[in-house]
Amino acid sequence: MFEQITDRFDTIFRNLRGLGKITDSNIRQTAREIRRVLLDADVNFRVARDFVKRVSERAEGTKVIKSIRPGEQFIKIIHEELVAVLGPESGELDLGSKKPAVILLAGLQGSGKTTTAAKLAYRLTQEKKNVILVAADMVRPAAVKQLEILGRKVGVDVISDLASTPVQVVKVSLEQARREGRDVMIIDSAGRSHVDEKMMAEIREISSVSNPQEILFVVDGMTGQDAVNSAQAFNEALELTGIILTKMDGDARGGAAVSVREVTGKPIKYLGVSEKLDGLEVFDPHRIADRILGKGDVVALVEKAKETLDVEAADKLRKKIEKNTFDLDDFRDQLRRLQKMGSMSQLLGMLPGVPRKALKGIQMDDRQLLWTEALINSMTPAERKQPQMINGSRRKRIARGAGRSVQEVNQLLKNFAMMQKMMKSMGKMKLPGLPGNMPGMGQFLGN
Ligand SMILES: Nc1nc2c(ncn2[C@@H]2O[C@H](COP(=O)(O)OP(=O)(O)OP(=O)(O)O)[C@@H](O)[C@H]2O)c(=O)[nH]1
Ligand SMILES: [Mg+2]
Repeated sequence: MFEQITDRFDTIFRNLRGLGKITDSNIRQTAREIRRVLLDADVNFRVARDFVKRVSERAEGTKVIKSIRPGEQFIKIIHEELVAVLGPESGELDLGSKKPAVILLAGLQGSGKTTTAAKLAYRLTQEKKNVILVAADMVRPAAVKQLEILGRKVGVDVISDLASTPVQVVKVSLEQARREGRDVMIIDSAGRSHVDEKMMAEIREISSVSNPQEILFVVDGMTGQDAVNSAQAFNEALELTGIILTKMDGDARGGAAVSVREVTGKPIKYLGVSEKLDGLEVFDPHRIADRILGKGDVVALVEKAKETLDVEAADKLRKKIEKNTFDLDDFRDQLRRLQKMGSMSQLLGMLPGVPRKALKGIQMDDRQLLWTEALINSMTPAERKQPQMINGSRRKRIARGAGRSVQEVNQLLKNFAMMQKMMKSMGKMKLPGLPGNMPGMGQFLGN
């Protein structure tokens, strides 16, 4: 899902990340690229246009903010706007207080209504709801059979009556559901086209006799632009309460997901992600935005860094690096800062350019941070200022004090010396911005 769109956003972000400054020209260029990606992913052109406009305006407004890396600020804006387009609310049904709560599923032929009805029923029974399914699709006898089979699979009763009409079956079912004290009644309707007036009148009548708590439009996410158009038409004919995008496990390009809410004003509630009956995901705009924008979650990293990075401290640090007076005390400060930012493995996962795959085999031991700090704590202030004075017997004492091995002390000092050397050369370069987390830290800890 969303692979194509994700890959292309990745390229855009790679370019943005390097930006030292946001200018009109790079805003324009990025805007153009985003627009192209969205249109290629089959996002509705109006939605794409408005999206790009909002992102550009906000990027424009950040031209003056200097506190964090501008490229990342830009990425953060894109992320937030995407969440806004997709959301803001996350899925889940509103079952109200009436019993039974009626859920009516409607949509085009073959969009996945019957499958989704069973998936919903399954989901609700997991939540200990007493559910009943209604087959209101008499157009094809096989459709009733299909629902019956699925109902049996998920252990939910199905009401059907091939000799009756859909409206009649729904009426009778509602009475039965009431009598039986069911919590939820899910109506599976026949597929219909929004231009078929007779069929549209029928679904309106089904709706008016059953007074549904939720009227959900089930639409095939793979159809992109068409999904958006039909959702709009159904939304005008019926009072939809939400949308379910199915077949998102296929090569859905994401256009429907990005546009459908903006165009209809109705929330996406679920995504169908497999043919199996547990293949229904609650729609969460944040998660989907993350997935679309993909890769290392730069945004979260920026947020976390911003929370913990106190500007003054960072400035002091920069001066130290420039003057080459960075000692083990400063190093300990940085360690503490890292700990505040969260676990090492989590942080690594958020770094751009670190492929998830590469992280899979690695067991980052977050305790390493604590051990390293313990070692530094075990040193005297003089030792921290001048590590070169730490001889063999001091090493033993430090190790003992921290409850770690002498080898670890050795390793720490060796790495620190290396880091100092590296900083010396960095200091000569005159660092422009604020150092977020210390460069070379990974190397320090990862042994
Ligand atoms: N991969 C995948 N297939 C799905 C999903 N949802 C439904 N399908 C498949 O899509 C086909 C049509 O699904 P149905 O549930 O029969 O669709 P329908 O809307 O009830 O169709 P009609 O009643 O004929 O209008 C079936 O082969 C389903 O297995 C999904 O989320 N992912
Ligand atoms: Mg069906």
